[in-house]
Amino acid sequence: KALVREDSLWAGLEVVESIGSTNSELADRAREGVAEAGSVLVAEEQTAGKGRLDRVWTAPPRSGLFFSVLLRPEPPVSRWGWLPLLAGVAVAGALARAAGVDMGLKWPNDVLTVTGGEERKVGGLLAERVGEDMVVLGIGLNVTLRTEELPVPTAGSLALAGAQGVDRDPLLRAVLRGLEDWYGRWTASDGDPTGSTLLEAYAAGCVTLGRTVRVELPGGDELVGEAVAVDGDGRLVVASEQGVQQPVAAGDIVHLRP
Ligand code: BT5
Repeated sequence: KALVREDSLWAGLEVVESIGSTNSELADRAREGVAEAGSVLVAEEQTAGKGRLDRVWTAPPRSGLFFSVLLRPEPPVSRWGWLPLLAGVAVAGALARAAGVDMGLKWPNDVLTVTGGEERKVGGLLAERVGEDMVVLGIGLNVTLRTEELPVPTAGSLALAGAQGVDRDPLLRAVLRGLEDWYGRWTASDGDPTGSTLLEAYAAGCVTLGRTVRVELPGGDELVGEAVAVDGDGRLVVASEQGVQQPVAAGDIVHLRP
């Protein structure tokens, strides 16, 4: 059985044994004109997996899913901040169904397992613009990682959250189906999630909203306040104690209080 339906958004799916970064490779191919929108590149191992900024994504070979999809989004660029968020909705939904584990989304790009009130990062999303009109969306998920294999103390895996015998292959299909579904809805609303099921699904799964947070901004500045909303462009709206609302487009969040 084909891994991807013929009528699906995903034009082609390639699995490679080992690669530096699926995001970098797919972006290179897109720039060279040898990859089209809908391409999916999966690696059994990444030797130079990337996070945001100059951070790394590390995981033992075959311990999870490491893949990227190439998209040519139709909605205006200003809305593209929603891409990692909608990917999070798709991933969390697929993982919750496949593994029976409670999932949470930490704005902007972390997928967490929530077990006994403890949150651990099991997935990371990385959206990178390629040229004028394309985006490579990378997804890394920890599936079978054991405690002694965790790259950082805050990491977790589906197995550690209690999921038994989760196969990566059906998981990948489920994530791709979910991604196609939510990407379709987002496209249909021209990228405006306001009032759509996407915004509702994101708000329902997001563990950042409603919390007091410290935002570490890319320039080094910090902001403390309550995370009150995510806006139409995917920005986290943080309200200060004085009630001033500030939309944040990029940054790292530390959850301070429930
Ligand atoms: C991310 O960045 O979380 C985005 C990760 C995206 C990875 C995928 S894998 C397929 C595709 N190809 C790539 O090269 N990348 C994408 P960020 O929010 O910056 O978080 C990075 C931080 O997460 C690191 O600094 C570590 O603290 C932590 N980390 C690294 N590896 C991890 C892992 N396996 N599990 C949990 N946390 C990890």
